Amino acid sequence: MTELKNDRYLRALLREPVDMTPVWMMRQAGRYLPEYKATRAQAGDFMSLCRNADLACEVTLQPLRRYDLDAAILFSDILTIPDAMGLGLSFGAGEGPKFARTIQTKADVDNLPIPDPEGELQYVMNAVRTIRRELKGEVPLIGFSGSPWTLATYMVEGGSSKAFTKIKKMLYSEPKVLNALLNKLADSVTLYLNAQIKAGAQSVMIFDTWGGVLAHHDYPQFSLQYMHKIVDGLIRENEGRKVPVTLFTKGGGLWLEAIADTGCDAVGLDWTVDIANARARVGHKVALQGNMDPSVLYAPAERIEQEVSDILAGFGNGSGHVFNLGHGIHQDVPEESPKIFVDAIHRLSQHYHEK
Ligand code: 1CP
Repeated sequence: MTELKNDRYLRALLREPVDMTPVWMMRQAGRYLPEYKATRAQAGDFMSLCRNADLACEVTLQPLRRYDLDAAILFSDILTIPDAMGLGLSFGAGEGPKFARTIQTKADVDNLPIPDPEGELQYVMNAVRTIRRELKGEVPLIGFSGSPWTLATYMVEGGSSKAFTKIKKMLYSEPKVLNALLNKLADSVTLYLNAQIKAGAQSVMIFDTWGGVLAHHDYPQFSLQYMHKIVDGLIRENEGRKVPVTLFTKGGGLWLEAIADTGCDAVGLDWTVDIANARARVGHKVALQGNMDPSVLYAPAERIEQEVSDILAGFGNGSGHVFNLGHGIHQDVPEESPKIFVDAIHRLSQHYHEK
């Protein structure tokens, strides 16, 4: 395997010294880039793009050609697992995800298979292998999955949701059915992420996009417990290097201590959290990733640079911070804004890392 030319993202996740703060952007490949739209049109629909290793590799690399990013993220989706379980995923034009079949009963859960990562999901592993080869050691590759809770919301609701009434009804009326589903998903995610690591992912991240909709006493039982189980089952070292694990719960600021206690290496923060406060609470245990409001990328250059500067100052001196947006980049941000953002992080962070 080629030696990594830029490992500051991996080093920062392990709180090892770096020369400047690394940065990548959630959803960095996507519709805000005209070249993404062109490749997607070539593929047909979104899932065809995910299933084509060469095109998935191409869109993974597109943002790296424009911006000085310190990591690449696999181009895929969190909904590949429920799709491989047989729920029939589709994306209508301009719409969110939809499942042909949903999970309602204990029998539905019992009938769900645990997908073989080198079987039904082999197209994801092929994309990982292709991207890793084409990256040529420039920057590390991040693999990812959805959290069991977040995947379950789509499987029970049948798609995106605002109020999460179906899954909450299941949580309060049939908690055992939901726990059985979450256990099956935790096993599936563990196998899936370990296969991504074996295929070449150098760090992995779990997106718990909807953990923040849970009541404070339900989050540990219905989301965190299952992410903890996954962390316990992951391969933590490969190719002679540690494979850092990042957990991101959107709206998870209440539970940072509990998230850090799972044994993960890093905790992702959304923009509602003050990073100085987060570091004081959990910075002795984990690295932090985040956390600029993605909407700041609509602002003029000076305002973007001010926000970057404030977040860097909030984290303070030393390693243990991976800069990112607090959630995915919006589709209509000006093309030049990400460059202003990324370059400001590299330029303004250097004096926080002097020996
Ligand atoms: O081209 C298109 O129209 C499809 C849009 C799109 C893209 C670009 C979807 C559909 N998924 C993706 C790629 C994707 N999804 C990536 C890789 C790209 C990158 O980061 O550079 C990743 C990491 C995801 C993860 C994902 N998918 C999450 C977790 C992260 C988050 O944003 O919170 C979630 C919740 C999804 C579900 C999903 N897939 C696609 C959409 C539009 C959605 C969100 C639907 C909803 O709001 O419920």
